[in-house]
Amino acid sequence: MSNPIWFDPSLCLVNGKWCPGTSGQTLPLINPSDGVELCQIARGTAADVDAAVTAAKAALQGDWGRMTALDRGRILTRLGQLVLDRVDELAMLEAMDVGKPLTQARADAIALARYCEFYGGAADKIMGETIPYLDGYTVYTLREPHGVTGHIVPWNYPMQIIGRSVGAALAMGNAAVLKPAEEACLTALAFAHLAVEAGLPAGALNVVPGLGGEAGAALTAHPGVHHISFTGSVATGALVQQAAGRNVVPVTLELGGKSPQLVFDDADLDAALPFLVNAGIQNAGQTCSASSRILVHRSVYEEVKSRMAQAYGDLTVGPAADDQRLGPLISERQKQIVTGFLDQGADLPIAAQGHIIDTAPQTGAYVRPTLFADVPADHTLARDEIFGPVQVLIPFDTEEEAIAIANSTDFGLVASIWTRDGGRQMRLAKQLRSGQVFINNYGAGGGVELPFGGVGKSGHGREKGFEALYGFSQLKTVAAYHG
Ligand code: TXE
Repeated sequence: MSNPIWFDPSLCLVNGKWCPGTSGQTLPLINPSDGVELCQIARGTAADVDAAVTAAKAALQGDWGRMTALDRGRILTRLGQLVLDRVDELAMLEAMDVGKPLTQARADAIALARYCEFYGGAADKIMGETIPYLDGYTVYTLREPHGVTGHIVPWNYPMQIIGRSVGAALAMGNAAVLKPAEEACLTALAFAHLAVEAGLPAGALNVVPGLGGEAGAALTAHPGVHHISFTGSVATGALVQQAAGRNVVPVTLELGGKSPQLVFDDADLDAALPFLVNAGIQNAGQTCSASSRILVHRSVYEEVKSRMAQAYGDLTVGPAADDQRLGPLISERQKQIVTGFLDQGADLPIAAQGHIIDTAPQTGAYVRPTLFADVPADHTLARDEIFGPVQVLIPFDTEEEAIAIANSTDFGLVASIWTRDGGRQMRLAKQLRSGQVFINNYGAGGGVELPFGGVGKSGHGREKGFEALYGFSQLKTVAAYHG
């Protein structure tokens, strides 16, 4: 196969130009399917971030800042089409870089295109309002961009997270500086190439790859940045918020979760089953909204356990290009984290495990998907985000107990309720402490249109849908006295 990396991956995009990092240093990008180096990427530094912020500021004062919302939307729509035209190439890059099975990587590329289309169409539909006020006044509000926005993106869904965050920021007329994860940069760079091709003016989007503690920390601390959106771990999210706080800059934090599915005795188990399993193992469990806790009414617990166990028995894990149900984890480091959690569950019953295919290279970051049964609600495996293909089954007896267990972690990103009882659906939708609640489904297909974000340690602020456009803008009140 010819090399699918069709651009120089060792460069940064600053002010519309592809350039090496000022330090001249690079970092290896590893293919997690076999542990082999794919290429070198730039090790951006504070100096590169500073140049990117300066370029973004200049773009706001130049063509980009003067562009109408309609024209911004047209560029994003064009970008969406370019993404669609290259879906297979983008999927291959993501598969190599993240270890994502090709089918899932392809779905992510299509989602990226959809974000561009959605925000392209929405760009000229964000409006202020007029406010009835005192006699002699006319009062109205303007929705304006923050200015320079910083975007720190993790490695698990680079395309989707870039789409929802950079797409919304550009639609509102901000100028963006993107710091992709050091483990997965290729689709961020490919996206930036396509953005240039779509006609995005110089400086409207800048990309500086590099280490979190260097380029990432420099971006969050930069006084020229007016808004930061971050997706990643709780610990790093707290650092980002502290850094932003020193400059009194708003942040959107999406920090993952421990999302439950609640299965009641009247649930349609045939409908529920694929969601119960898939929501836990998709992207090898490295999903912020992964459903890692399955709470089941005791009267159907054994049935759910045995049916999930059967499904787990069919799960296969292999290299991304083989397109099994699961690929490897992102890195050997992530494998150590997940294996550590599995060790902490050594005393718990394992209901079932999936299988790593024989041809998977020993040097890849593979783990067997594992379903634990009868897990106490206060066990580490039932409370902490594992970020691997590990689910726990927890029995409950009453609705009140189910709610108490569901709400008992520090997180609150997504929850789902499986029941035919309409009253229970409505009660739980209100009582579950969660940014999204799904009734008789999980994730609703990941809708670009659906506001998304957490409560508690899952973070704050909302991305996706129109809500993201409000987050990437600020409101100005204009009060005119005319007598
Ligand atoms: O995350 P980090 P890591 C969780 C998941 C996983 C754990 C560790 O539980 O096991 O985090 O993953 C950048 N200033 N999630 O270490 O450190 C970094 O370069 C500014 C959940 O990869 O949060 C990368 O671009 N930026 C999550 C991004 O932050 C910094 C997705 C994420 O890295 C920085 C990923 C700093 N000081 C991990 N340090 C989700 N919510 O989906 C690092 N970064």
